[in-house]
Amino acid sequence: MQPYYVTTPIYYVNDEPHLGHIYTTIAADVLARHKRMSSFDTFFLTGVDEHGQKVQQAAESKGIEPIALADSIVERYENLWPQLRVSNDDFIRTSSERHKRGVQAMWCRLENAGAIYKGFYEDWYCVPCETYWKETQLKEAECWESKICPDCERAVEKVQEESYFFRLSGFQDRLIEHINANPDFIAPESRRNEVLRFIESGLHDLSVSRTTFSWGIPVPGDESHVIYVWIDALTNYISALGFPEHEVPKYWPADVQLIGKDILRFHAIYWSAMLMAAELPLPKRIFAHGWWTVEGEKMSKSLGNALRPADLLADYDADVIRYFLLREVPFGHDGDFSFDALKQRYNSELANDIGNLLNRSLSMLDKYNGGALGEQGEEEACDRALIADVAGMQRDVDEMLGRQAFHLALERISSVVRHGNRYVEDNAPWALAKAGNEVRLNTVLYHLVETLRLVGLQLIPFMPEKAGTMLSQVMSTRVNTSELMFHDLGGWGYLKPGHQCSKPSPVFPRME
Ligand code: ME8
Repeated sequence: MQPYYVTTPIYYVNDEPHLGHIYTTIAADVLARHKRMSSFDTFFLTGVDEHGQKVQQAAESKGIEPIALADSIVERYENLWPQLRVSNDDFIRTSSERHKRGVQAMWCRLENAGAIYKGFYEDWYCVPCETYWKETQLKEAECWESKICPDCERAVEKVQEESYFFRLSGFQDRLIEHINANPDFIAPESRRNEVLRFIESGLHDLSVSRTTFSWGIPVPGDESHVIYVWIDALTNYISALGFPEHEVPKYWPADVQLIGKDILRFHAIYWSAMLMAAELPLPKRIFAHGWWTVEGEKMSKSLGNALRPADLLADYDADVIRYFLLREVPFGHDGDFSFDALKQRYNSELANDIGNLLNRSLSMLDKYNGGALGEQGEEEACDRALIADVAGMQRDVDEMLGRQAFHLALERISSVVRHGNRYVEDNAPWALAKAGNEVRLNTVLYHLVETLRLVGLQLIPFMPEKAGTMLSQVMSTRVNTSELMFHDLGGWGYLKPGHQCSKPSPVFPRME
């Protein structure tokens, strides 16, 4: 089986999970489920980023040890993912022994390659972003007077200490070459151009160790230094796969690494240069998605408006949240979360379109034929058009998810559902029943049921439970969506005359 590896960022444990964290992870889950169903040997990794000054400070402010803070947040994440039907294959903690081994091995690789040297760092640092800034960069970004971080606009602090450096500047040309030679490497395109411009403006060597705090992984052979948290964190993508025991781990290079646009520079530049120095292949693709606001406002601790997944889950089914997040905003664009928009999309696309097609089709089948598919007659042009549309959907969804266009894939599925509803109106099964045209009635109902079955199958990666319930009604047997492959239920024509469907029960009742 062909391998497929998808990752999310590993999330800081200084705070609880919120809407932004679940967004990336749900997106990765849809890709993982779709690939598993397409018979790929899939590995889906998520986890947490436990080290660094930011986490140490958060723990200090609570008067607890960093590991105690980490443990409590890890528990939240580990409870949350199953509730959101996230099917990660592994969960990496950066405090784990396997990860520490991986990071120290990565350090030694960089050192042996001559990419690390000792020096003295005398510039600025943003703790919330765990980012170094040079005076010149602060000046260019007009942040020098206020001494704020150009990315997050919070205060930067002066750092003066002995430090190891990574020769990032030496990778400038190779990075540009790689990005130019691999047009799919960084997506979306606007972000790719942004990265290229940043590299072209000149890369500086990167400070990669700290001596003024201790919550991190010690530098091998010089324990007074801890490894810079980004070098530590980025290595998770291979430490989880067994690096260094596995020299080039199975599943590496990743097929796609999903991240938010906030951390693109770290991935596209630092991570790529680290891998180049360590002579490991680069990921095939890094996708930086956009930023969510909530009801028009930036989520922030000070505003106290971060949307907590537990609150969302108290009112909405996980599948509805999954659907909304991926349907509402083109992946890569910024978006706004509002409860009105969620309800509107739910009612129009899930309750009205899909729910209606399912209910009316199975109700008519039940009413006119006791729920059983009958012998069909000759196919007409409108039947062939529906079959072709369904086949087109299967191909298109695969292609669209291949480029992480979740919203287009869902729109493509919706377009078949709308086609199905039009087909009902055009063929008016109730009139066929009244006229006693049994053969045509059977044909129409058969086409509706097969459409629903194949739509349900395509919806599984997005809404595993709801799509499973849809399919269970069509198949009249419980469908286990986590083990189902696309080919198990075949293409058009899998259901045979005599197949019995269940009576419909609403999968998407209207929301008031
Ligand atoms: O950056 N909208 O962790 P983090 C969309 N530990 N996505 C959002 C978001 C928002 N408003 N807020 C957060 C870190 N995210 C590092 C990563 S990886 C080797 C280390 C998502 O807890 C998005 O995926 O700050 C973003 O990149 C990530 O959470 C940042 O999570």
